[in-house]
Amino acid sequence: MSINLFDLTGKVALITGGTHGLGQAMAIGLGKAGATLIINGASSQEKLDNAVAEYKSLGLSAHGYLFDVTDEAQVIKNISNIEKEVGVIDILVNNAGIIKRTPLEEMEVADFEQVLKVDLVSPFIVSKHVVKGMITRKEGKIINICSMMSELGRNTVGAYAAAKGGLKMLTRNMATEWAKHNIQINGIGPGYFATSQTAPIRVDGHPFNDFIVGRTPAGRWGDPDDLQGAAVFLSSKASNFVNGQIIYVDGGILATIGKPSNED
Ligand code: GCO
Repeated sequence: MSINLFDLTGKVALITGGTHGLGQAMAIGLGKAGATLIINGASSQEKLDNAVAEYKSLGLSAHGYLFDVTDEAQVIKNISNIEKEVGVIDILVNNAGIIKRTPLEEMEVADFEQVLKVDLVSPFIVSKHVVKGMITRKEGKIINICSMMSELGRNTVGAYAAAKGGLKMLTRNMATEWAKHNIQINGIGPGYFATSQTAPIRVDGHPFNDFIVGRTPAGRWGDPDDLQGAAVFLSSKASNFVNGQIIYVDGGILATIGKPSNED
C-alpha cells in the first residue's frame, strides 16, 4: 500500500493573484495534485471569470473571489464567504504582488508605500485572518512568494527588494509564532521567470535579458511550471516538518557569483 505524501485531495487552496503568471502556474500544480482552488483576483470580474473558466477547462475544481488583498475588511468578508461556500482554507499561497522600477532617489513615497502594501502588508493581512481557522483545526500550510530580491539588490527595484526582504523575515516569524499549532509557513523564491511582470526586461537584445541568461547557471529564464513542484511539496504532508524555509527556484542564480562572458 503506497502513501502519496504529495496528494492534496480534499484540500482547499487559496491563491492570491491567481489569475495569471506564477500564481496561475502554482495553482494548476496544486489542482493537479487534487486541491480545490480558490482563485483571488483584484483587477476585474471578467478577468477572474476567464481565469476560473481556464482552470475548469483543465478539469480542475476552481472558484473565483474578487477582492483587494490590501483591504482588511474585504479580506475578512471573503474568507468568511469562502469557508461558508466552499470549505475551510487548508493552504494559503500569498502570491499577489506588484513591482515599480524607479531609481530610489526619484521614487515617490506613495509608490514606495504601494509596493510594500501589496507585496508585504497583504501577506500579513490575509495570513492573519486565514490562520485563525488553521490554529483551531491544528493544521495548515502558508506559502509566501518571495524573490531573488529577498536576498539581492538590483537597480530600480528598491521598494520591491525591501518588501521581498521583509517577506522572507515575516515568513520566519510566522513560523516562529504558528508552528506550534502544526502549521507550516514557508516561502518560495522564484528566480527570473518568463511572465508578464518580466516581459519589459526579457526582450531579445535587451541587455538585461542577455545578462540574466548568462547570470543563471541553468542558462535560461524559468518557466512558470518550474514552480509547481515546490508549491505542491510545501502544501503537502511531505513538508510537515519544514518550517520558516525559503525554497529558491532560480536555476542556480543564488549559488554563484556568475561568470564573465568569455567563459562557458
Ligand atoms: C526585476 C524582476 C524581478 C523578478 C523576480 C526575481 O525587475 O528584477 O521583475 O523582480 O520578477 O522577483 O526573483
